[in-house]
Amino acid sequence: MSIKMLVYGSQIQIQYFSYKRLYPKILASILVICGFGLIFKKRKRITFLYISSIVLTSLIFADLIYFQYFRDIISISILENGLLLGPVKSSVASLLKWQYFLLFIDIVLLPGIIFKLMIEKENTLKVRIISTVVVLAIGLGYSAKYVYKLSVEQPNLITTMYNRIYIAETLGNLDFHVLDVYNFAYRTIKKGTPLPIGKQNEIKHYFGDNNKNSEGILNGDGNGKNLIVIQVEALQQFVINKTLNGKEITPNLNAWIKKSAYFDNYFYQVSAGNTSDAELMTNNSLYPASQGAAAYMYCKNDFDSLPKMLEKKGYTSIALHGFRGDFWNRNIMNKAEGYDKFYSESSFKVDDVVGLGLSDKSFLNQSLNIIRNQKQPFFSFLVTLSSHYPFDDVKNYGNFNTSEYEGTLLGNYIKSIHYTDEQIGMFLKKLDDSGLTKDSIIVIYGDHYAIPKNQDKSLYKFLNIDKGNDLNWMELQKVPLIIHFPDNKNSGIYHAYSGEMDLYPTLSNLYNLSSKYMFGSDIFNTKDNLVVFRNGSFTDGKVFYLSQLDKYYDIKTGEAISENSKILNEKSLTQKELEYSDDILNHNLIKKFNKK
Ligand code: GP9
Ligand code: MN
Repeated sequence: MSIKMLVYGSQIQIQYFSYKRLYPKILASILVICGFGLIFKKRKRITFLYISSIVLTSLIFADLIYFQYFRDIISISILENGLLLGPVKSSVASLLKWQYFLLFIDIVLLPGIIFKLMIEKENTLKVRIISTVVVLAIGLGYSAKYVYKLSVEQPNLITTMYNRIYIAETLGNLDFHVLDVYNFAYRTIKKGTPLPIGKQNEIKHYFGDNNKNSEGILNGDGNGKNLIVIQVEALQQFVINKTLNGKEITPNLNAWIKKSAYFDNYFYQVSAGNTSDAELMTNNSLYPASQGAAAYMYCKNDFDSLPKMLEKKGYTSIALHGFRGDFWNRNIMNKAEGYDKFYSESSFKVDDVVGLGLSDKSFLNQSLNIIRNQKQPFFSFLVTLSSHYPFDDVKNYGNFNTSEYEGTLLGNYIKSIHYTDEQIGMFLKKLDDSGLTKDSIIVIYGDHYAIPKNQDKSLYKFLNIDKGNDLNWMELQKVPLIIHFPDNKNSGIYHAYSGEMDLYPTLSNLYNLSSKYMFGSDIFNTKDNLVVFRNGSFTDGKVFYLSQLDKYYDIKTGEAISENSKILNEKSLTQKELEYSDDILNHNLIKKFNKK
């Protein structure tokens, strides 16, 4: 069995495959199966092991075939959503290779050998129990150790399963399936307890009573205009209008900002779902899941998303991203959100690679051709890729000199974002030349941070912040939001405290959409906006509450302050919104609201 699992590992990861790395993990999981077997008496034990062999072999067989087509591993969410994906174009038969049938050779030959094994003498119950406990302890102990190690190296990977193939190639496919079943059970239990009708009504009314999105300025200003949204990978705000050795890091965005409405207090609010959470919030104004990635857990829900609301106004919507379509479950989630088409890596010609995959240069160029041919009015949602952590494809980012930061994570990030800025600049220029700018609202924002907390010192140094503290750090968790209107209308810098939850309500006002169930606010029109983070922290622009310290800070003075009734109200509103949003996702309430 371990040889078969190794064969599978070598098939899904050809470039970096290492027997040494994978073998101990596979051995540990096989030991667990053997451990269970040892409790049985001879005949039953052999039957148990033989059946396990058949089951596991079939699983490997299925996983191998599935990988041929989807470059992914079979998971419960995939099985659940099988119908959403539509018919698989090429038939399973064409994916079969004769070599795969070699996997079953031992299954055919084993019965003969098993027969011989029957001569072995019977173990006493005591021996069976001891050997089971010992072998199980070793197998489970090592398996747990490897899972733990992976969860430290890649936080959130285990609960969100955002990169399934990576888990399978690091831990083996058996461990992957066990983790998948565990996560599925967890989700099912969570969703299983029904929400009382009274509570459902309370939540529904919250949106009515709380009508933060009343009509105001710019209402309907986008009517009939196309909408182009670019979500930029790891575009953090501190690079905007910042120079290094007298050179601007993002000259193109800086120039574009002058012609646009630029929000300089816009926070990312992502949680474990990272990039996919940014997509979720932008399209739905719902909070990320309390645990795991909403894009996996709630992809079967009904959404009153941006594409769906625009559709009512005659828009067609497409999503574009130059990476594997299964990543962050986009194949399925984009469909659930009502995109008419999702162009993933396989829709592009991968003719230029930077970082994780298709370069922003090529992606934006090819996307422009697609967008140009889209029937108007349209909505195009683009997600870039090249400036992805760990920003180490330095040779392909060009030669932006970061002097003392050369070779550091920060220096490499600056190079990568300088590269992406250049590509966006090119894209905007071509868009302008095509005449689309005057018929479109163009939104650009960053999905989440670039510089992780363990690199805080180098960021503080770069920004001349001495002895940075937790408040400084939170205030740095901003991403730029740039909204460009035809003829450079409404340009200027807007300081309203806001975040990713607020984009949809803002667009909803601009396009006069009938979206009702949004937690964010239209930032052109709200005065006292509350920015709520998934961990319970929040800010109203004057006070910052940091939940991890349970402390309030005055943003202007940086001093810790004590609770007052206003802050306490905000704190309970924060908890209420997070709870309501969880309820909506866990109980698919939007479907229910729309029915009534
Ligand atoms: C890849 C991408 C990266 O498709 O969007 O996601 P991230 O690792 O930034 O969450
Ligand atoms: Mn990202």
